[in-house]
Parts: sequence; C-alpha cells; structure tokens
Amino acid sequence: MQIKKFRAASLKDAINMMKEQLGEEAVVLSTKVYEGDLKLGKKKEFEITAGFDDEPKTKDFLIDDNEPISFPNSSKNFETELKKLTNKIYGAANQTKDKKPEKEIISAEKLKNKKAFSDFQEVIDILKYKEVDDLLINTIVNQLKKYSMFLNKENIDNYVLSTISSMIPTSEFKITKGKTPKTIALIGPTGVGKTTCIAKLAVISKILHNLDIGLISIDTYRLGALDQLKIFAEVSNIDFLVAYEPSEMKSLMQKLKKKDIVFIDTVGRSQKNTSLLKGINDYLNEVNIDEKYLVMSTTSTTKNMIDVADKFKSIKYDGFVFTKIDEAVTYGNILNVVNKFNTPIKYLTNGQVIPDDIIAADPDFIANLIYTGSTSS
Ligand SMILES: Nc1nc2c(ncn2[C@@H]2O[C@H](COP(=O)(O)OP(=O)(O)O)[C@@H](O)[C@H]2O)c(=O)[nH]1
Ligand SMILES: [Mg+2]
Repeated sequence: MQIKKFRAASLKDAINMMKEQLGEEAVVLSTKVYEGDLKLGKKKEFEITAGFDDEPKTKDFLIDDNEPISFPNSSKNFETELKKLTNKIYGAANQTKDKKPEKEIISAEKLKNKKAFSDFQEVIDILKYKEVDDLLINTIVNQLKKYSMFLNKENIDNYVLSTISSMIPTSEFKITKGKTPKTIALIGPTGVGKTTCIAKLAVISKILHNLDIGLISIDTYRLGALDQLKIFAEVSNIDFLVAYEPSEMKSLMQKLKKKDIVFIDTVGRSQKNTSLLKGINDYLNEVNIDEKYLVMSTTSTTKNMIDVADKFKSIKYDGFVFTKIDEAVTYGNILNVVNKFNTPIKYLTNGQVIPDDIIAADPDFIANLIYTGSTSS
C-alpha cells in the first residue's frame, strides 16, 4: 500500500482531490486539522492521509484473487460498503468538532507498520453456529482479509455485518396509483404464512397508505384457508373474490379493475408435485401479475428452502418473503438461499399479529439478524 497526503480548505475538497488523483479505490487512513492563524494570513486547512494500492491488488491485500464476488441483485456494493465503514472508523467523521484539532486519529505510519489482523476463527465459529454455508463463510472471510490492515478485535464485527449486508439483495415495495391495479401473488408451500402475510400487507396498504385493495383467492383446496381470508376480508371491509377455475381469473380481475392493489392468495403446494405447481401457473397465467413472491419459513432448513426455491422456479417469482423469524433459532439459511437464487427479499414476518408482525426487508437489519440473531431493529 502507498500513502499520499492531501491538503485543502475543507475535508470534502481534500477527499475530492484524493479521489481525482488516486481514484475511487483510495481510502482515508487518517485526518488532521491545521488551525489557521489570521494574523499570519494562514487559513485553516484539512489534511488527509490517503492509502492506495500501488498495483491493482497486491498479494497482501487480496488473499484469494479467484474468489467470485457477485451478489447480482444486492443494492449494496461490497467494496463501497467496506470503504465507507473504513472511512467511518478511521476517517474524518466529526473532525471539525474536534476540540483538539491537531490530534491524529491514527497515523499512517502506525498503520503501515501494524500487523495485519489474522484471527478470523471466532467469526468463522459464529457464522458456522448460525448455519451459514461453509463456502459463504469462506467468501466472507476472504473479503475481510482484504481489509486485514484495518481490522481489530473491536471493529471486526462491524466489518462482518457490512460484508453480510452487502450480500443481501432486497427490493422496495413501491405502489404508485396507476390506471390499472398492481397485482401481487404469493406462492409457496403449505403453512408457511402466505395468507397471513397477504392479510398484513392488505391492512397496511389500506389503513396506512389509504389504498383501495382487492383480494383474489385461488385457495380452493383447503376450505379452512378460504374461510380464513374471507372472514378477514369481511372484517376489514376489503373486496374478496374466489377463483374456482383458471378461466374465471380474467373476469374477477375485471371486477377489481378500479383497485390500487390486488393481492392473489394461492393454495400451498408441495414443491415435490410438479403438476400441482403447474395448476397454480394455469391460474396466474390468465392475467397480468406484476410481482410474485415466494414465501418460505425461516424455521425450515437450508436444504428444504433451496429445494422449494428451485422447484417453484416454474412459477417465475420476483421476490422472497421469509416468515416466522420469531420462531427460528438461526438465520444463516436466509443468506444461503438468497445467495444461490438471484432474487431480492421483500419482507420478513415475525409473528401472527395482523398487521404488526411484518418488516420491510433491509440489508442491515437482515445482516444483524443473521450474525447476532437479534430480531429487533
Ligand atoms: N410465529 C409465526 N407464525 C406465523 C407467521 N406467519 C404466519 N404464521 C402462522 O402460521 C400458520 C399458517 O399461516 P397461513 O397464513 O395460513 O399459511 P399459508 O398456508 O401459507 O397460507 C398460521 O397459524 C399463522 O398464524 C409468523 O411470522 N410467525
Ligand atoms: Mg393460505
């Protein structure tokens, strides 16, 4: 790593100078403020010490060049996240408020001579306990090793969280009042919480966002399940229709054409029965569906979830909903599954209460859930 200093009238200018000369890859290693002296005509100046790789990636910094880093749908970029974090820890935040401006947070010289952090065993043990896939643990540790010069016992957890967070693809639920309703269908195995999730989303959309909601159930196999949503719709004063045949779908949608959102509930199907899965497709293919979410319970094993996510691919889904985080013990399965399938997480659910127990997917929250097991935001 090479070191270079930049001085400017503001911290922002100094950082811009660094980026211009050294590129986006450069990181702030330390900052210093030189108080000016007006009598001597000296203005206040900010100095940053920047670190950058002299070659694209040196052996010291990149342990495994061949490690694939692709989290295609992730809204976050690993390098940017860790750089941001490094700047936060070592860099300039709050510098101007510093009462003793001449004090350096960490000197570049010190950092240069510092021994690279190498004790990743504890992180590996935690991730293993959380049932994160061995290959992914390797990926995470290899990413961290690139930053070994910056790591210590105190900040390692933050780096792990940022790394995991950068691996979690999420996608926002956006509703704009349009000419036609937005249609959202939930699919997935029996008992994972599809109907409950629809009830939560319907109430939130209606009460909080003042949207006009319609429900269609193609849950014709289990009468109980049908009643459940019907009673809920009656109580909540939401239009509820049932499709008994695929051919009915178009006319039901026509009846709900003035709605802002139409949620479509499907019967739970075992992913092992491909003809039943085709049955759902027969209904859904009759109308335009904007988004399909695959619902899976986090109490399930990684193997089960991967099998479900794989088999349900025949009904092309656009997002995941992970349910029952209040009942699960570890959450490594979430990371394992999203990393295998190129699909963003939409929601997590954390209980049976309608509409409270639902959380919009957020990479930092999910990273924390996976690494620490904390279900509070
Ligand atoms: N603990 C817990 N239970 C849930 C959650 N979501 C749904 N359930 C319960 O799981 C059961 C099955 O839910 P349901 O919505 O009928 O599943 P579906 O068959 O996929 O439609 C019901 O008893 C729900 O109350 C959750 O996030 N946490
Ligand atoms: Mg149901």
